[in-house]
Amino acid sequence: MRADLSTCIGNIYLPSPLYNASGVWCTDYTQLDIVLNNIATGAVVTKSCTLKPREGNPNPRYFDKINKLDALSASINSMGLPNKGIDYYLEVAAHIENPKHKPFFLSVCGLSVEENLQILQNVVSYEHSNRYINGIELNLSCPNIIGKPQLGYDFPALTETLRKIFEINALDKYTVGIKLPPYFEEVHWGQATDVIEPYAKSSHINFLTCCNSIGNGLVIDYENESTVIKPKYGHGGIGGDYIKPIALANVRQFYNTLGNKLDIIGCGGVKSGRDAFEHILAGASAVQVGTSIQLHGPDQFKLIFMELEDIMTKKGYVSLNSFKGKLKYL
Ligand code: RRO
Repeated sequence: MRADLSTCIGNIYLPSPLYNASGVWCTDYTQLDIVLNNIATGAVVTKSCTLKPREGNPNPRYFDKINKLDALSASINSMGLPNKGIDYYLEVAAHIENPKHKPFFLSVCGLSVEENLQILQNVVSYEHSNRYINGIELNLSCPNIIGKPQLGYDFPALTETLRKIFEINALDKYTVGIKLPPYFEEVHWGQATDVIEPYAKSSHINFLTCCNSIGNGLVIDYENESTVIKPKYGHGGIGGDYIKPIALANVRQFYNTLGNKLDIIGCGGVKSGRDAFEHILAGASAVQVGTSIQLHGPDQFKLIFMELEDIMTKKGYVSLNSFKGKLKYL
């Protein structure tokens, strides 16, 4: 019997647990269409959007293949939120070809609380938008905006932002989640959980995406003795192989504390079926793929899907739920 790889995020059904990480293959209609209609994906999420279109930071602002000698696949970016603005993504969601009726997630990243509120107002007042937009991922963890620290690291500001956002009653019609930054300390996981838990209990927050890139890394071009990206003196968000253990730890921590109230989406270092398997074993209900898709293109989804299916068959798992969260401790 073939393993069943379908899953759910909140009440939303996904035929596959795999889709893109926000930022990768999701800035315009063509890219979103390619990911949504890829045979191996279960959903698509847009590039994080602002109220108005943005050009983003100066180039070069993305670099991968960081360490060819170590065969590590990794990336650094300081894109600076280039996107086409909320109204564009609302139009795409309403008109995109979606014969398999896969869920469409909108990623939102206003540069202030007020901007987030305005974007969400545009979403809820766009005619029938809850028919085309199934989920909203609130990106509270962008590391690359000069002068704007990551909200997910500022717990009082996070508390205040969530309070204001969930005063928008019409958000109840959407499956809403938060994209968190990576945390590295027990005390920070505890503080983040305390802020999020009331909204998980009241079903306002239905998923957590763990996690965004590791902010403000520095990659050096040894030959040229220079930085590899231009913005912020070469500092940027790190993705790919380097982030996998950190992402797994964040998936696991939030699965342990909040996993009975919401779904966890794993994001970080997934380039193979085995990586996806590990994220699900740690507690993820679905898995986003970033650097690997940027490096190899969307055909990589099928490879990861087939490897995951193969692993499940070999291990005798018939569904994702048969091993989700069942990590053993020594
Ligand atoms: O656009 C970006 O620079 C960016 C964003 Br919004 C984000 O959330 N994470 C990231 O690594 N880059």
